[in-house]
Amino acid sequence: MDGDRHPVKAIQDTETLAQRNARMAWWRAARFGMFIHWGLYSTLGGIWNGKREADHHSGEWIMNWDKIPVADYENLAKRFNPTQFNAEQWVAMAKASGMKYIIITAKHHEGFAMFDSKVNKFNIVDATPFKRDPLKELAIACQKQGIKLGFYYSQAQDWTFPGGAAAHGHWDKAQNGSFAEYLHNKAIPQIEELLTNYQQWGAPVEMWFDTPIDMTPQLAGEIVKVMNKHPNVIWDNRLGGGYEGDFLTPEQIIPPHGYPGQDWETHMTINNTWGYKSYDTDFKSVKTLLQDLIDVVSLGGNYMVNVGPDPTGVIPKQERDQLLAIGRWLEVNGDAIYGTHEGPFGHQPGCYSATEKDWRGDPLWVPGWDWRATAKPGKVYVSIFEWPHSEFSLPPLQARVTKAYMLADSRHRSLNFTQEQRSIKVALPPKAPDPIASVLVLDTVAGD
Ligand code: JFZ
Repeated sequence: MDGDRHPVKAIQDTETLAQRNARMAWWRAARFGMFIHWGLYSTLGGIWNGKREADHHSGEWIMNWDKIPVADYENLAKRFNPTQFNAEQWVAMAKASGMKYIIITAKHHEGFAMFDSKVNKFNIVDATPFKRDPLKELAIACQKQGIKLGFYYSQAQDWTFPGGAAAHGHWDKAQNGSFAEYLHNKAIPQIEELLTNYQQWGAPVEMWFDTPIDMTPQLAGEIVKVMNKHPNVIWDNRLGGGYEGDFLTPEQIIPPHGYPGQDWETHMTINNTWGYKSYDTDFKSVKTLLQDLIDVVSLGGNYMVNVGPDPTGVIPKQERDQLLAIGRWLEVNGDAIYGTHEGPFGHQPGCYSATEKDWRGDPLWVPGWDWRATAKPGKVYVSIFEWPHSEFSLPPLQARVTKAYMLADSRHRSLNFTQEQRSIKVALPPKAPDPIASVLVLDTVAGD
């Protein structure tokens, strides 16, 4: 990273590789996290003035889509009373789903602080009948249950504070003002609050910035000065001003080749929205979510799945059910995920068949592989999605395989295999241990 371009050097510009590896260690081992989008927009559930937002409009953007006047939007706080919120339960649910960290929206583009802020009154403690600080309650619960907690903070967009940036431009006179003053009077002091007020409970371990509209190197540098006082806090690549942060953030996609040599995290909605929409029931299947997790980790990334709690403070049941099913798989097969990195076989994309046609007569898409591999020293984990009808064979491996077994077999009974120059062949059991992904483990030693 070229620190000379920045008026203020960031931790990434000055640390050694060993320091960086130490700083990123927990994040790289975690591999699976929970994103939570929760704010005043959740009270609307995607409906304003009786009109439903379009399916491709995300719930947390409703103020911007519908150009809701600032005063009307601020009024929503008066009826935000999520009495069903239970931090212990949320964290327990994330943990039972096999997630190792949680990133929650401390302030989204709407400008509403979901925490006790002395800087600005438009926050959950001062402006709602609820009067509690969910971030504090989550920090306490996370510390107790051994889950890491980080905060999403919309540093640039703020649709209710004068001068805050707004995608597609301002729509209310109340939004007029200076962007620099907004940063000095709200964003930067609130980021400082977030970085200091929860430290006694070990939070935050990460800051997740977003949509750096209007952010200049100078202004971003002022935020970096604050971050530099907390050098162990990891941050994403969306601060702006030319800062690259600690990890890349492919959104809603799995990059086909990952980003070799870089840290990255795919974040994904569980239906089609980040913030709660009462009528969006288009939930991804357990199969999709689990195979996506394995796919991401096989490419060397982290996977963060979003949930959108409702205005009463409840994470929708289907979201919970899907994630808990992944947790049950990880209970058995977690060794294939946690602390692993990309597999040794490289990536082979799928292709359109030259001969096979689909029902329309178009070339049929043939997936490259029906399995994905992850690895750590001495182990290769092959998660098999399609149980083969005949012999299972893998590309060649430099390392020498000493044993092959199914992870789901608690006795780790050896499977017959052959390793040759051109391939490894394994005699799998006749039936797949898991209907979605069955993990074959290869124990390895350095080859000659
Ligand atoms: C942003 C937010 O605007 C959105 O509300 C949500 O919080 C999401 C996680 O992040 O949306 C983006 C940001 C970046 C891209 C797409 C949507 N992008 O780079 O493609």
